[in-house]
Amino acid sequence: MSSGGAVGEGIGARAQRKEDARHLRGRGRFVGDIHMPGLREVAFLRSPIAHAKILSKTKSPDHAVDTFFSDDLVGVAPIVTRSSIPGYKVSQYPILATDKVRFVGEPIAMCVAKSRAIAEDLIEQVEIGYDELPAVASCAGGRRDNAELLHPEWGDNLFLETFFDSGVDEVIARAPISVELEMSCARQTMHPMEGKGVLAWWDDRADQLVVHTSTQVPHLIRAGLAECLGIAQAQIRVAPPDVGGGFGYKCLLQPEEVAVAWLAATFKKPFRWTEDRREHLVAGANARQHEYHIKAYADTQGRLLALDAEVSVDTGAYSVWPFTACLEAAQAGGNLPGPYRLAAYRCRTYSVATNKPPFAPYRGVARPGVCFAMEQVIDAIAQKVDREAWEVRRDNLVPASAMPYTNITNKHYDSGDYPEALVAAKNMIGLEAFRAGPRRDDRGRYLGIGFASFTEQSAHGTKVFASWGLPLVPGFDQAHVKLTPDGALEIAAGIHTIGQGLETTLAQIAHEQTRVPLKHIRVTLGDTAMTPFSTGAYASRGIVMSGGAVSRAAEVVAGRIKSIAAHLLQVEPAAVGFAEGRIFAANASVSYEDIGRAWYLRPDQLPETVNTAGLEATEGYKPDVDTGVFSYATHAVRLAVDAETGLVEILDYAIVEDCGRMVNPMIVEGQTYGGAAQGIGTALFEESPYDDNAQPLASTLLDYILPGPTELPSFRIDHRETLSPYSAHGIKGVGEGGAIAPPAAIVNAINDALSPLNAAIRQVPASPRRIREAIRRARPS
Ligand code: MCN
Ligand code: SMO
Repeated sequence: MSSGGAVGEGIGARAQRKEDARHLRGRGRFVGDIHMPGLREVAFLRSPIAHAKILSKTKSPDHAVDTFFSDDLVGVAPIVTRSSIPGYKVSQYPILATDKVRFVGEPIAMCVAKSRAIAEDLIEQVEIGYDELPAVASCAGGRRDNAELLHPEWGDNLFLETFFDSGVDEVIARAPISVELEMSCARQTMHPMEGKGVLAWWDDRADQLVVHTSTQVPHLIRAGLAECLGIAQAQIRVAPPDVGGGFGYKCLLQPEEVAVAWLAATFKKPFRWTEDRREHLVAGANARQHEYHIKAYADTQGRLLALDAEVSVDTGAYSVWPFTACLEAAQAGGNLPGPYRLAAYRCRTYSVATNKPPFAPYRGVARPGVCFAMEQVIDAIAQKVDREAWEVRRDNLVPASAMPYTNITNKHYDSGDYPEALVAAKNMIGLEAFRAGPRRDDRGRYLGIGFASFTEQSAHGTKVFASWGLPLVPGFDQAHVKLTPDGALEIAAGIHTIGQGLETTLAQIAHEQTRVPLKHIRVTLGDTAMTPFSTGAYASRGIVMSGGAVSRAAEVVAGRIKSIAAHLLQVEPAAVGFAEGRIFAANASVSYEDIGRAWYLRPDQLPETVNTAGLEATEGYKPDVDTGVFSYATHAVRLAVDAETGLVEILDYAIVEDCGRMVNPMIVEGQTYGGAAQGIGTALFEESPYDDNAQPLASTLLDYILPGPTELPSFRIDHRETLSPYSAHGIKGVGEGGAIAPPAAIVNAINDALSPLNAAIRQVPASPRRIREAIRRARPS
């Protein structure tokens, strides 16, 4: 296993995570841990009905002052997520429902009290009169001619419809081979360990609203709160404490967040809401539910000629802020061709409004669905031309000789050897030996191997965000680096730490430039009052963007350190170097403290030749290309399927991945394992079904199955390190990749196992019931 030439504590080192020192001792501080005098807790009354007119709202006379309806929220605007994409329709997402509810769980009223339990009791005393409307419970239901309209002013239930056609008809007409597949992924919830939480208070001294919210995007949340509350951004400080996982869910500006901020700004007291697990399950934003209808055309060897696809996404009732309801479908259309060469492509996408909670990007953003669909297409083609699936995959992958490669949807693949990673994964999983062995194990279970290859676009550039038409999401990052008077280094960056390890890896990058020991580097993230602007921690952009900014700022500071050291050592700056925690020229050296002291405390002794700009710098960063940088991987899985029970057991799981230069290989592995665990949840377990009235059927963790250690295999991982030509240090993002491939690899392996029965499953989760049904369908009647 290559581990990136670990040098000391810099880029490539398996440095221990700085943040773990507090988390392992239980000294982290999350929204729920904050104590404040006079703090009042908030509970929400949520709609029990998916679609209804509200006829009446009645407060309990005893608790009227502690109960709030939409009319009480004077001056508050609904959440409106704008996009300049042609044809996109805007929804008005009320903070508290006005005259209609559009999903089960939509907030209608809030109550405040000394404790959450009392606030929940007050909620019980509020009465709402409903006039139930027909509910839209599926994409097909939403697109029916006479469908009930969620937003009647639209004239239909489509947030957006897109169409792309490079011209496929001619290619299709002469293609010798075709396959046609319908596939779907279930609706899911996202389950960060810590639910969403927000505590807001008014800082009288600063005359400022302070919002401690569990978020991935503090600077964006400030803009959103300012918009909804009508308060200037400078009068809002978003100061997220520790965040116990985000996974995309905590990018959203939630109505509850606006409501709690409004309470604090209005009453000048502290208020808090923390989401409980049931609220997350039935009222929190959803993810993953895609439906695919794909016709693929190939030559007799299985070389792809054309794809003709239709993708529908069940996007729920309102657009999430800041990404809209349409990011998933748009991303699905753009990413479907995956890591393959493809000359002809047609794709229609539909983002359908339904009476369900809003739909949000979740680790992998559309790509788990896209990979699931595309990789099944590759396997189906291989079956049709009677070749091994990995061979057909290899022949279709963009080869290293074609890099950099711009594909049919204008994705610019920067570097890497995709076929090599596939072949390595095939060897790791032992395909040849497996094919030479029995198809069933000694318990009679069917055995199979499946592959999935993908690219992970990370660190999308400013032009990508501009092309998505999102006015409040710029896509660049800044960081500040400062040497203190006693020779330590402080990093301040607006990106936030959500568990992914940036406190450590940003410090490693600063160490790479300055050689200040890691233990003397302090990292402050996220607080809008203390850090420069960041677009936020999502889209696996953190280490490329914020890391790039830290690298530049640290490089500037390193130059100034050298300039002062040169003066102290009486040499030219070019003769100065860093080593062993000191600054050297020939045999003489000074310490970082000497530098700090010289600059801050004895400036009178420094000559004009020393750079006078100080020992701190703020730098911004965006990579040299705007489409981002592309990591890639192949996952390979070997598993057993019990045809009687439908149970799947994963026997071996191998990953070959390449995220460019690894800043910290241990963290890259942790990221990949964590993502893959979530991907296995998507593949085998997690599902949030709704009935025909759009009632959620999974409201506890007994109905919604999350994988735990007993459901997960020991992942085996091998790294490649192809540097990106476009990013600082050649780094590419990795935070989502692990979650992208498991549904595809696992379903391909199940279908390989079931091939003797002629059965195939086309849905995830591949639950025992679905597998038994697939086998039953395949039986000749
Ligand atoms: N890394 C590295 N070398 C690389 C690439 C990444 O050492 N070549 C490290 C980074 O330094 C960072 C981590 O891997 O510590 C993830 O980096 P990156 O890929 O830049 O992702 P972000 O910092 O932007 O984090 C967001 C990303 C996303 S989009 C989701 S979703 C996700 C993820 O990270 N959510 C997470 N990983 C998560 N991990 C945890 N524990 N919790 C979440 O909510
Ligand atoms: S879903 Mo990750 O926050 O892009």
